[in-house]
Amino acid sequence: MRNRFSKPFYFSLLTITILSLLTTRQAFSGFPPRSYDGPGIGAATFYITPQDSNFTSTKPTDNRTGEWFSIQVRIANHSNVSSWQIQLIWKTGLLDIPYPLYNVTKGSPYIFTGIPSTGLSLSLDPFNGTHRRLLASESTYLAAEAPAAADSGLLIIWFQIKSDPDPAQTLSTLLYFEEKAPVGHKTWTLDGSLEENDCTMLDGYYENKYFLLVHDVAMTNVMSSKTVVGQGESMNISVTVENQGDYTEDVNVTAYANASIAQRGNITLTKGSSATITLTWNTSGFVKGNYNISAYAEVLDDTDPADNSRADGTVLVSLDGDVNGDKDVDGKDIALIAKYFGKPASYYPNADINNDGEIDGKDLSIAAKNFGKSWI
Ligand SMILES: [Ca+2]
Ligand SMILES: [Ca+2]
Ligand SMILES: [Ca+2]
Ligand SMILES: [Ca+2]
Repeated sequence: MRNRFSKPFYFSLLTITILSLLTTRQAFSGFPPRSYDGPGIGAATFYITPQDSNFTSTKPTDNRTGEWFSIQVRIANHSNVSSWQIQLIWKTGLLDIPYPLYNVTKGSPYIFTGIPSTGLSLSLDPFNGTHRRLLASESTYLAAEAPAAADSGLLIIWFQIKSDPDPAQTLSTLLYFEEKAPVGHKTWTLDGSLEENDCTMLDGYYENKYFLLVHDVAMTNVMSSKTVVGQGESMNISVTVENQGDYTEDVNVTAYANASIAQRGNITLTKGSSATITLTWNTSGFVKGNYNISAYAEVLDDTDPADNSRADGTVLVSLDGDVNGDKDVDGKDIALIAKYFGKPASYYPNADINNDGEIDGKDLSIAAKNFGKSWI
C-alpha cells in the first residue's frame, strides 16, 4: 500500500494542480491511505480480551507447547467508524498464529455487520528479529459508517504456545497495538471523511511460567498456659499451625520443654488454612527448674523449614503448690488461690494447680499439703 502513495515522481505539476482544483478531499474508495492526522471524531478504545493469560506449568515436565488459546480484539465507545486498522505485535518465542487464514476471524458482534465493505484484509510477517506482526483492516464503501456502539468485535485470534519455560525461566510477551509505526502500519480508525479518530490502545500480557507446587507449613503461635507448674502436675501448650503450601497436609506437631518432648499431636490442614490444638505437658519425671517451651510442625519436603518451629519463653517447674514462682509454698500462694477461688482456670492459670480447668478446693488442698516447704 505504501508503494501506491510513494510514487509522486510520475505526477506532473499540472496533474497535481488539476487534482487539487477538483477535490480538496479524496473520494472514499477501497482501502484508504492515512491521509489526515487530526483529532478526528469520537474517542474509541481498542482492547484485547482477555487482558492477561498465564499458561502455568506445575512441574518442569509439563508440556504446554502446542496448546491453543484465543483472544479477541475489540473496540469500545466508537462512533463514525468507516475504516479500522490494527497492527498487533508479539514475541515469536512464546506465541504464534501458524495458519492466519484459519485462525484469524471476525469478532462478534462485528463492527461492520450489515454494512457493505471491502472484507477483512490480513497480513502476517516478521516485525523484527524477535517479534511478529499481524496487520488487519477493513473499510466500508461509500463513506458508510458503523453506528455508534459501546462495544464491537474486530478479530478473534487463535494463538499457539510455542515454548515451555524451565524452572529458572519465565516466557512472556506483550501483545501490543503499535501506534508509533510508520504511516500505513499504525493502528487507527477513520470516519467517512477519512479523518482519523482518537483511539486508545489497551495491550494484553501473556506469560508462560513454571510454577512449583510446594509443601510448607509454619508454626505461627505457641502459648504456654502457665508460668509456674507444680512438679508432677500438668500445663497446656497451645500451638497454631498454618498451611502455607499447595497441598492438604497431615502435620505432625511436637511441643518441647527444653530438648525433651512435652507432647506430640497431629493437625490436618487444607491449603491456606490454619488451626490451633492444645497439647499437654505432664511434668512428672522433670526436675525442678526453668524450661524453654517451643513447638515444631513437620511435613515431608517442607520448602521453607525456617518457619516450622517457634519458642514461647520459659516455664518454671517448682514445688507442687507454689503458685507465684518464688520456690516455696506459703501464705502468698494460698492467697492467690483464695483470690480466684471458684473461677475458671483462665482467671489465673498458675492457681489451677491440678490443671482440671477450675480453681477450687482441690488446688487449695495440694498447696496445703506442701505448706511451709521450699526448695533451693
Ligand atoms: Ca513458609
Ligand atoms: Ca515451613
Ligand atoms: Ca510461692
Ligand atoms: Ca484445679
